[in-house]
Amino acid sequence: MQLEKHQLDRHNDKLFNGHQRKLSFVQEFTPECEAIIKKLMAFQIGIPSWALGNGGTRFGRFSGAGEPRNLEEKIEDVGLLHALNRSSGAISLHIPWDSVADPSNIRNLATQYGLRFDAMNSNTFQDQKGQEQSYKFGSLQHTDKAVRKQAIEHNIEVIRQGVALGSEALTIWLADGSCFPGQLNFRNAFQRTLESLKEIYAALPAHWKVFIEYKAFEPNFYSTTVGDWGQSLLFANKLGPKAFTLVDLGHHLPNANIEQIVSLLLMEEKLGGFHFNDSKYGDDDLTAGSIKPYQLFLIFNELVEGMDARGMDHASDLGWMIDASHNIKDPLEDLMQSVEAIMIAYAQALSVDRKALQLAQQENDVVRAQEILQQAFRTDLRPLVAEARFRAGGALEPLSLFRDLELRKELIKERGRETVSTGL
Ligand code: PSV
Ligand code: MN
Repeated sequence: MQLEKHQLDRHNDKLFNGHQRKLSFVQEFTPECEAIIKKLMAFQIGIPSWALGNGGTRFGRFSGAGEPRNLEEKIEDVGLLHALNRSSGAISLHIPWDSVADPSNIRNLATQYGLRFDAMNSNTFQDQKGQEQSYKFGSLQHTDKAVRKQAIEHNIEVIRQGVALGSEALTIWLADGSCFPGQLNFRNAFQRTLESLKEIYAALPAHWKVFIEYKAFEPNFYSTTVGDWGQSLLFANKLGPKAFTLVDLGHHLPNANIEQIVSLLLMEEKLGGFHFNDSKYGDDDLTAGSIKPYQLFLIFNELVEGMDARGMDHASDLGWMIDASHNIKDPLEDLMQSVEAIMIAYAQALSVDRKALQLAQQENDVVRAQEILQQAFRTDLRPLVAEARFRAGGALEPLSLFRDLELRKELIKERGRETVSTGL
């Protein structure tokens, strides 16, 4: 389904005057508005192919309707999102859920929607039908060389498919670890994983990156072989300049200071990418900014500060992706909310008075430092985000337009009620 230009125009015309009034108010008090709008327009967030359908928990799944039935329809969904918000110009694929038989067709389709392919994701956390070796006791860490070989070959196949689509990165998330004390020799598991990763690393094309994603627990509950940013950084450092750490916001133990992690990884030139989501307890995969919006802002504050310190391009030097699972919301609506929350946090971080903050830090003026951060966080910059979207050809209020046009109903008409999208 394609959004028609006249539908967008009618929506924007109706909201234009109100938007202008809110925008002028923000412009009056935010001197660097134009620079912020330009940065927002350039900033794109990759949408995970596995988040376009309703997920579930181990207790059940309440399926949505009109879910994409294949990769073509997933691309169509992301195309729709991007047409609405102009900030979702990339899709991240998970193999084998999204295995591509004809990459050139898929690539053309994505181009038609103005999308590129973000990092490719491999899957050695599930056994696939007909697979020779089982990942029950791990994949790249496995004690049996034949299992490791199968997992390495799978990752190399994912790179091959990614190359055909024009992707430039591979994300490896391993469920490897152990459930019980004594099950695993930690050092040996680490070394075996490193040897396996080295083989995958050697297969990376020259301009490719590999992101090593860490996660504290789940599905293993006693130890995880890439369990935190320290372990991920160890692997990335040992592998070489094309290897980086990927931070998924839901993969930390409670109250971890993620903004500090991000700052140090950037300093070490080892932060590669992000999986945005939010959580209350564990890897809840909730809408970004729905639980801890201040934390999201603080993370962006460190990102902007750290990237600027190194002269990095905000839009292209890191991989920005969402990783979410929608148990009760419409996935497209949820993704729109996540993108909006990310853009707001980014805009607020861009508006921080850096010079004043540095001075306050230098002088140990703790009160002033907090005032500066909270001034940015408590200023409503939504009109700037809307203006960036509008200038880029999107909708002033994507979610309202999605609802006004009853786009989910249209998708159900096309695809049916009983559709199940691949993914978790
Ligand atoms: C694991 O929890 C994870 O965050 C990894 O990124 C996976 O690829 C993704 O979720 C989907 O299972
Ligand atoms: Mn993730």
